Formats: sequence, structure tokens, C-alpha cells
Amino acid sequence: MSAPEIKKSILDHLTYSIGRPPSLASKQDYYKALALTVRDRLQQHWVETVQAYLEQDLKVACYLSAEFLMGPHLGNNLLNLGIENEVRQAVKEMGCELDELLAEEEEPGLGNGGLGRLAACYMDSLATLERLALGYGIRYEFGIFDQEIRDGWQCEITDKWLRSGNPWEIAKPEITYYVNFGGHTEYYRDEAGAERIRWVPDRAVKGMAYDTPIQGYRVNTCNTLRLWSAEACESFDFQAFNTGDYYGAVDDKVISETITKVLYPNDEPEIGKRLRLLQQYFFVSCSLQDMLRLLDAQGQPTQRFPEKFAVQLNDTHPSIGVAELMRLLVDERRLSWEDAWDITVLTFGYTNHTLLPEALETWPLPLFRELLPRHLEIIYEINARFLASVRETHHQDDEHVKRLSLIDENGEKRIRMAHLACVGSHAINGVAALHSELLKRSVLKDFYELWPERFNNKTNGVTPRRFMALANPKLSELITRTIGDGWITHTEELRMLEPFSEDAAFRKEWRLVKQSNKQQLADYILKQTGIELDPSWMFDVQVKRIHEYKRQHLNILHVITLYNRLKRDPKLAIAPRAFIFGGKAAPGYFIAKRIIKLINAVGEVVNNDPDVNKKLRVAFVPNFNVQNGQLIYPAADLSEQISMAGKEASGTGNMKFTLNGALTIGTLDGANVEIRDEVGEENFFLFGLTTEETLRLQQQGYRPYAYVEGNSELAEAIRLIASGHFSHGDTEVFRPLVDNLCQSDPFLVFADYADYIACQDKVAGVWKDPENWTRMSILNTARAGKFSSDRAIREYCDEIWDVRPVPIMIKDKT
Ligand code: GPQ
Repeated sequence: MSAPEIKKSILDHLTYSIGRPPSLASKQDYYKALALTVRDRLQQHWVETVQAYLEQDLKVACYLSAEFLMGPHLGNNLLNLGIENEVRQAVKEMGCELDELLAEEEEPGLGNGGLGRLAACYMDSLATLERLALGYGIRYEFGIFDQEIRDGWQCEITDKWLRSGNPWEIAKPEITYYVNFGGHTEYYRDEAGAERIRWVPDRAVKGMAYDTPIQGYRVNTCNTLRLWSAEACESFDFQAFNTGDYYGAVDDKVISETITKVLYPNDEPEIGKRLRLLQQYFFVSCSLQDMLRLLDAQGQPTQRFPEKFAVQLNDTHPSIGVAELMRLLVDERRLSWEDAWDITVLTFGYTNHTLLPEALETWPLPLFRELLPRHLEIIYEINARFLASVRETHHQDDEHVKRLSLIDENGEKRIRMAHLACVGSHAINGVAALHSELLKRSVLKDFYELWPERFNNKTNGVTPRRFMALANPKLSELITRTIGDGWITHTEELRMLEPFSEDAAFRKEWRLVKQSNKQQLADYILKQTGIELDPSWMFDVQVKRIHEYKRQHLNILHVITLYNRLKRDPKLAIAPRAFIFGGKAAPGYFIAKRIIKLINAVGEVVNNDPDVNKKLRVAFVPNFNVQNGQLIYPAADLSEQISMAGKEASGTGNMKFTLNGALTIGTLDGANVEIRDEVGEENFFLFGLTTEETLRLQQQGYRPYAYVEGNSELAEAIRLIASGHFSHGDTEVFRPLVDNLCQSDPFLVFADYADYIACQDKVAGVWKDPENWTRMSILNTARAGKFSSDRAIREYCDEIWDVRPVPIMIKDKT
């Protein structure tokens, strides 16, 4: 597409789609007209992709996820289509700067963090690898809240991401399904006289599809992200309306539309809310009905379902799908239980994303029965057959059987969704090597012993398109100039950079790129926070959800330690550092919100104290999201990956930093282990207890206060927080945090403190030699190729889904 063609299309869209003369058009109007221009292009690829699916007997990967954290679409689509330069020129001729138009896009924040962003990276890789795929999820009207920092505290602002419309989605009013809730079940005799069960629900909502095209990088494949929005079945209950109950008549509409109103902002711990179960069932039922319709549309028999669809459960959130597919097959399609069960198990795969016991989903039985009475019966039947086979073939005792049961009978009865997912899936995977091993030893041990062949590992990955090519154009240009552009789809080619780590001229260019990225981030931070950072300092960065297990407070204890050293000796020669934090806390997570306050409080003191602020600064970047993440990862020198060993399933931010040449300080947790293996232990700052050591310490009876007594720097840091030094004398505000650490410290912050500080001192030593630091930085990028989501998706496709590449030909190129 040439610049003049693009220009013409933008002007056409201004006139025909938006209805504004160019003279009156705002930046937002131009952004929209450009987005629609790009979308037209995607639609051509999309139609061809759908056509290929209809004409050939192909298998589709269906990724079921309650979250898709896509980030802004425009920049990514321009990159993947390869038309950025033409567009830049076209809009320039119309008096616009492309960067200004890019800034007009409101990012769809339909996810909390790692899990949702992983789904987005996987959609990018599936299209780029030319695999047919459908992402199925929820079109939340309000995504993750916008975070503002007021007086150091997090404030949550509703995310009205749809307020100016969404040019990337296409509503499909003809693709709708009914989803039932409540009521009861009853026996009846079918035409053949056989006894069957039917569900008599007492409510129904309609789910409508909104499709977003997902364009692969420089290929014709364009897949679909299909998000479901809840609508009332009828806008009015005419019966109620006629009897004069006007408000009662609209009530149903109110209830049904709340289902997809808002994303639950809780990251890992489960909240067990009724509406959340409604959301899960709603989107899963729409998605499975949609697959069955697609199967019918192709004239395929139901038995072929698993040959046509591989359905991956992104954590347990969609695991009700196991029972729903059984219901659709047995009750609606009248398959035998056995046939339906074979289809179900062949169809599903389950990815587990956490070992935190408090994050494993369970639903109280009465709640479940009230909303999904038929599914409860189905789960009972699955369970009865499962436990009978366990008793018969595996001769397990009662204790064992109880542990495996889909129903937790300790106390109030609850449905264990992870167990349902395991029983109903032929493949079960963790998201990093360590995590997959720990799964087999801890939360899913009993299932592993039953079915070792179902267990496998799929280490996470991130897309090098968005997180390198798009986010870090300067580094990408340097890399491409040096080794060619093959790395964008074959990140293993980054290895060709290794010898250049010995080339002083190359190192200098590498440093200049980093410097310029740091300047850009410093400008952004100044604008957002008023805090001035010097890009010649080390940028030490921790961005991720705020969680005790991720230990942002360990990081801040290091800041306070350096502060104390400098206060004691203002002439102390320490390498100047900017500590950059970012991340949202779940609105109800009390301790996490105090951690944010503490970071900002320490920042306020440090940044304003002339004794220290020429060597130390602290900035909290408000509203960490995909968009500002794209500024942050390329600007980091040091990546903080300091979770308690055994707690972070994988991490994916760690990969984004490494690909962009940051060095990592980290524990042996999640994918850090594999990152260190790849980049080499000499290029990674390792500290802290191992998983085994943390378990041993906790078994022995961990006494956090002993570490305070044994370490004067730690004692001093804690004393200062408790004294109100960072809180204008207020000794209450941080008391819950200090007490929690001193009395229980569930994530072993104190136990790892000394080693962390020693490791940070080592980091400071290495930083003093910029040539060596740069050498290490280059080697980190060069050796990070494994962490591309292309590698991960290839493994899923080859080892779990059996989904092959399908090159799409564009028949009638215009
Ligand atoms: N993760 Cl269970 C989330 O972001 N949300 C969740 O609800 C659960 C897991 C993360 C996990 O903490 C990270 O370690 C992973 O890298 C990420 O999922 C993707 O697998």
C-alpha cells in the first residue's frame, strides 16, 4: 500500500465512516480514520484466512482465556503489515505526526498482568507462524482500572476504554448464543422412549461476538480474537411491561449486561465471587457453542470435534468448559457419555499458572448448584467415574481418593476447578521448567502419579515484534544493520551478536541506544511524576503487579540501605542509581497498597534530600500498562526479578528485559532459572535461597526477627520505616507492613535480605566498568532467543495441539 493510497483511504474514512470534513477533524478523528484504513487491509487477509479454513480440512487452536491484555493495536499492525513508513509519510502530508496519532489510542486493558499478556503474545505468534487460531474471551466494558498516585497512595479510576469507540473490533450481531443460568434439572423420555435429563433454567442471556483481527508479522495469516459481550435476550419482558412493571421489565437487561461489565482486578488470589463464575461460564459456553456451529457449517460430524479444534484452558478460569462440552454433547447432541468423554479429553489441554494455594480456584457447592445445576450433576458423574477407576485400576486408599476428588469435602464443600481441568484434559503443563517440576511435586502430585504422560512443560515466551521491534526501534535498527532482520521471526539468530560483544565500536553504539532509550523514559517520568532522572545513572527497574511474593519491599529495603549509608557518609562513592518502580495493586490488597505508599514515601525523602539525591532517586511510574511498558523495558539497565523461590510460576517481564539488554538480578525462580542457563551464570546476578532451602527454613520454624537482630543495616532500615522517618512522623501508616515482616514474613524477605544487598553491591561493582557491563548486556540479548513466544507456540502446536502451518495465499491482490 503506497502513501497516496493510504492518504486517500484516510480521507475517505474521515468522510464516510466518521463524517467530519478534514478541516474540522481532531487528532482522534485522524487516528480513527487511520485505524479503519489499516483495518481494511487486515480484513483482506482475514477473509482469505477464513476462506482457507472453510476450503481445507484444517485444525484450529482455540485459546480460551478470561484475559487478553492486547496493548495498543495500531503500532503493532503497522509493524506486522510493514507499512509504517508509508503511513508516516501519508499522515505527514495531512499535517499529522504518526506518533501523535499513535498516542490517541486507548489501550484495551482486558487483563491483569502476566497471564493476560501471555495470551496476547501467543495470539501474535500463532498468526506469525501461520497457524489458524481463535482467541476466545470476554469483552469487558471496563478493563483493568487506571492507576493514579495521590499523596503516594494508589487511586483506582474506572477504565472507560470504549468511550471513544473501538475501531479495531467488528460487532457480529449474527453470531450470538444463548447462555442459561439457574433453575433445575428434570427427567424426561425422548422420542425413542429413553430416559434423559434436561436442564430447565430460569434465566438466559445472549452473548454477542466482537471480532478483532490479529495479523501475523509479514505473512497473510490474520486470525481472530473473538470476545463475547452479554446482552439481554430481549430488551423487554413484555409480560411484565404490560402488567405495568416497567422497572421489572428492564431489570433483566440490567442483570445480563453486568456479566461482561468489568474485569476483576485481582491478580492471583481467588475471590470466589458469584459474578465471576457467571463470567466464566458465559464466555466458555458461547465459545464452545461457536465451535460446534463451525463444525456443523463445515458439514463435519460431532465425532470429529477433537480433530478440528484444540482447546487450551488458560488456567482454571475456563475449566467449566469440561462440564459444558459434556453437556452440549450428551444433553444437546445426544452422544453417549463414553463417546462424549473421549471427545472432551482429546479436545482440552490445561495450562497451570500458579503454585500459590490461595490462587487455586474452588467454588462453593451451593453457589455452583444455584447457577449451574446441570453442570453440578455432570461434575458428580465425572467424579464418580473417575474415582471408581482410581479405586479399581490404581488400588488407591480412601485418603488418596479424597485428595483426588473434584469435590473438596473438608469443611464447606467446594468444587476444585484445577482437578476438573486435569481430569478433562489430555495434556497438563506448567509455564517454566522449575514450575512444571514443582507442580508434579506439590499441587498436582496425585494427578502426576496417576497420569505422568499428561504432564509437560511449556516455558513462556514473549513476542519479539511488540517488545523489541516496536518498543525498541533503535536497538532493532542496530541489530538488523549488524546481523540482518531474520531475528524478528527467528530469535535464535540473535546469537550472531555474540562476537560483536568484543567489538568496541559496536559496544559504543549499543550504549548510545540504551542512553537514548533512557532519555526517553526520563522525559516520560518527568512529565508523569515531576521527578527528574539522569540517563547516565543506572536504571534499576522493577515493574510488575504489586504482590508480597514478588517482594517489591525487598527492593525498597535496598534503597533505604543505600540511603542510610549515604546519610552516614555523604561522600561515600556509590554509583548513582535511579530506582524505577511500576505496577498496580489489587484494590482490596491491603499490604500491596501500603507497599506502593512506602515506595513513594521513601522516594519523597530520598529525592528531596541534597545529601543523597545526587546519587539516588526513586520514581514510581503510575499506571504501568502495555503502552508505557514499551518505554520502560528498553530503558532498563538492571531488571529486578526477586520473587521468593518457588512462588513465581514463570514471569515474562524478566524475558522482555533480557531481550532488551538489561542484566538481571534475580532468584532461582520461574523462568529466571532458564534465563540464567541461557545467558550464562557470569552474565546474571544470582542471589537468595533456593526453593528447597525456603521449604526447609519454613519447616524448621522461620523466625524473621532473628535476621533483624543479626544484621545492623536491616535493623536500621526497619527502625527508620517504623519511626515515621518516611511518613512525616506518622508511625501508624507502615506499622502493618513492619509488623507483618517482623512477625511472620511469609515470603522470606528478611531471610534473603543480606544476600540481596551483597549481590547489589556486586552489581554496583560491575556497573563501574561500562565496557564490561555493555559486553554482558549484548550477551544477554544475544542469548535470549529461547524466550520468544514463537518458540513456545511452536511447542504447543507440535506437542499438544497438532496444529500445522497453513500459508495463506492472497488471491486477488488489490
Ligand atoms: N499469573 Cl494464576 C497471572 O498473571 N495471573 C494469574 O491469575 C495467575 C498467574 C502469571 C504468573 O504469576 C506468572 O509467573 C506467569 O509468567 C504468567 O502468569 C504467565 O504464565
